[in-house]
Amino acid sequence: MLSRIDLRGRVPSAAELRASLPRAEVDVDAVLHQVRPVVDAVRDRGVEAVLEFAERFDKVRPARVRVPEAELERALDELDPAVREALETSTARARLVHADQRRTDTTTRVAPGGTVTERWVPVARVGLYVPGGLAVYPSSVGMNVVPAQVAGVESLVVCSPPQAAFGGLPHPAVLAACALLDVTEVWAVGGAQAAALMAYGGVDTDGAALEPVDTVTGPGNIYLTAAKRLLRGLIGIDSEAGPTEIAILADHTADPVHVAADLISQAEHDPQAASVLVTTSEELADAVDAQLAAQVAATKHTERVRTALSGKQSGCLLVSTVDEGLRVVDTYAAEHLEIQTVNAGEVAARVRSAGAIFVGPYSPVSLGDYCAGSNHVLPTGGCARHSSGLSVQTFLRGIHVVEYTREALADVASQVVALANAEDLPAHGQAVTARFGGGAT
Ligand code: HSO
Ligand code: ZN
Repeated sequence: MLSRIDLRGRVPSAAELRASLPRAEVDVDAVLHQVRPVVDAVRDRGVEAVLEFAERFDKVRPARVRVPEAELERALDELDPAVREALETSTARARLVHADQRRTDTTTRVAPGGTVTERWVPVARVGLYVPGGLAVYPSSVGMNVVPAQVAGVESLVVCSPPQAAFGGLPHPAVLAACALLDVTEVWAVGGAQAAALMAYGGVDTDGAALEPVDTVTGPGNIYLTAAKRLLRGLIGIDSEAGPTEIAILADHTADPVHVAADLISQAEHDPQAASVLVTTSEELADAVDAQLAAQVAATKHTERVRTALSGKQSGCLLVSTVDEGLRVVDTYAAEHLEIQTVNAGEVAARVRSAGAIFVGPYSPVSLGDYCAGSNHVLPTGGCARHSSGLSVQTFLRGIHVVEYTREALADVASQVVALANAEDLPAHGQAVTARFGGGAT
């Protein structure tokens, strides 16, 4: 079922390797021209435009866009107790991990009397997006909210698309998850409109205001991603999220039943999801294919999974050694990377690029999706080469605070002047010498 690329005995250059790896082509630029008018309309006409787009894209026109707090409480009351308990576990574990990501301010004494302090300050207000679409993602609420709360963000708003099936409210499981996390401000708005409304702010039909946010995070469809790209600068964003990806680096010791199950688990998200197996063992590749045939037929979302697994973004790469496999997975830089080899911990320690790494036979990606404590908002499309997943850091800014005494400034004055003159910016030097009765230098 997975198309096969045999890299054994071949040592492609980094560029060749990158070009030969299976990967979805997501052309965000191609939809920018569709998204720009949506963003502009929300900027110019606010909620009125949001409601028009809701009718057009979500096939429902909510009476108002802000979700009444009573609806959040009601959704929580009606939530299946087993799901509530699972969300509580998910949140509690995420809080533990994210609490350890807090940063402490540091003061460096650069010279006698001269210090630079790095102060970590949370973003004042953030907007968190929870997608609708093929699946419902109450688990994503915590993945966005927990790091923001732990960072100390004071004000946050969650946006999620209005659903015709729920009278124009977001999915009740999403509302319940918000209530569980003490989020009180939720707006029923999806896609590009949501990003624009959060960036520009707006006033609801009943006069309630959505104040503009400083940062928008959370995955969504290509239109939301395009809107984030357009609005970046006015707002901060997390990395752009594309279809989900799983890569598995496995040797002959991996269990094909587990490998196939894990490949299917992420393919279930989206027909464009990517499932990639990198293995030293042709026997394992054959056994995984056989397992896929059986398990795909039996899984709930067979068509979606089949499309994802047979798409050009998915495949099986045969390599001669685990070292070669490491080179392949580093080049691929998967959103999720499982290591199912002997000495999996040691192999994992040598990985340089992945959104998150899942080590050994008992750490499947779906554990990380829900209850590992790790964050599941991760860089896709190779962005793990330069970016990290959502974390407390996403919501913090480091501010350098510079404080020098008269003597400390005097000590370094001639160097400042030398550099200022070298750059033909003498007023810079003057700003220093003026403090010591000096003229222009
Ligand atoms: N695997 C998805 C996250 C998710 N899975 C949410 C289930 N629910 C992207 O990391
Ligand atoms: Zn998932």
